[in-house]
Amino acid sequence: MKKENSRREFLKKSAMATLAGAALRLTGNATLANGMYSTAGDVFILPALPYPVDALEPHIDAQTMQIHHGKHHQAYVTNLNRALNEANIDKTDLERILEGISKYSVAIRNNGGGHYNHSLFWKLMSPTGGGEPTGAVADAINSTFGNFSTFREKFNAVATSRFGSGWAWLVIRDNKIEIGSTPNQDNPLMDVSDLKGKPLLALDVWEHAYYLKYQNKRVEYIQAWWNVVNWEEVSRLMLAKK
Ligand code: MN3
Repeated sequence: MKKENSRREFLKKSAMATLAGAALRLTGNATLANGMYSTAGDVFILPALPYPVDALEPHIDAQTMQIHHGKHHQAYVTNLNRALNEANIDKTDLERILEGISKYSVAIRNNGGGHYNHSLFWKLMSPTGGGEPTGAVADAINSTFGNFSTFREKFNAVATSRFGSGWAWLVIRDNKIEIGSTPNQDNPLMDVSDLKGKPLLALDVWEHAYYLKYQNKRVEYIQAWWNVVNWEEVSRLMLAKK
C-alpha cells in the first residue's frame, strides 16, 4: 500500500514536471518551436512527444519510443545541462553552441547533438505521415534527384551504409538540398561536420532506434520509417526563414 502511494506520488510529480516543462516551453526561446529550449528556466528540457508513444505502431513500436524518448533522449538532456553547468556555459542558444562545437568538450558535442537531433527527429515523424511530399519539397527533390523514388533509394543507401551509430540527413544549403550522414550525435550544424546545412529530414540509425523490433535489420527499420515521415514538418523547415 505504501509502495503504491509512493508510486502514485512519483507519477503525480512526473505529471507536474511535464506540465512545468510545457509552461517553460511556451515562454522559452521559440526559434525552432521544438521545445528543446527553456531560456526561462535556464535549462534544457525533454520536449514532449507530439503524439502518444504507440502512435507510430506498427512501424515504430511503443516500447522503443518509450525508451528512446524517455531514457536515451532524457539522458542527453540531463548530461548536456550538467556539462554546460560544469563549464559555466550559457544555455540560451543550442544552435550557436553546435555551430562552434569544436571549441567545446566531447560531452557537450555528444549530448548537445543528441538533444538537438532527437528534438528534430520526433517532430519529423507522425502517425499521419508517410507517402510523398508535395509543393516546394517535392519540387526540390525532383529537380535534384530526378524523382522521389531515386531520392529515397539514395537516402536509404546513405542510412544503411553509415557504419556503427549515426544519423542520415537531408539538408538545405544555399538553396540546394543534399543527402548525407554523420557519426554518433554529430549533425550538419556542427563546424566539425563534413556534411553542412540546415536539417530538413533526420533519421536516427543508432541500434537503440530499432533493435527491439528489428534487431540487426536496419534496412527493415528504414523501410518502415518512410511510412511515418512527417512531410508537413519537412516543408515547414524548408520554408522557415532560419
Ligand atoms: Mn537515438
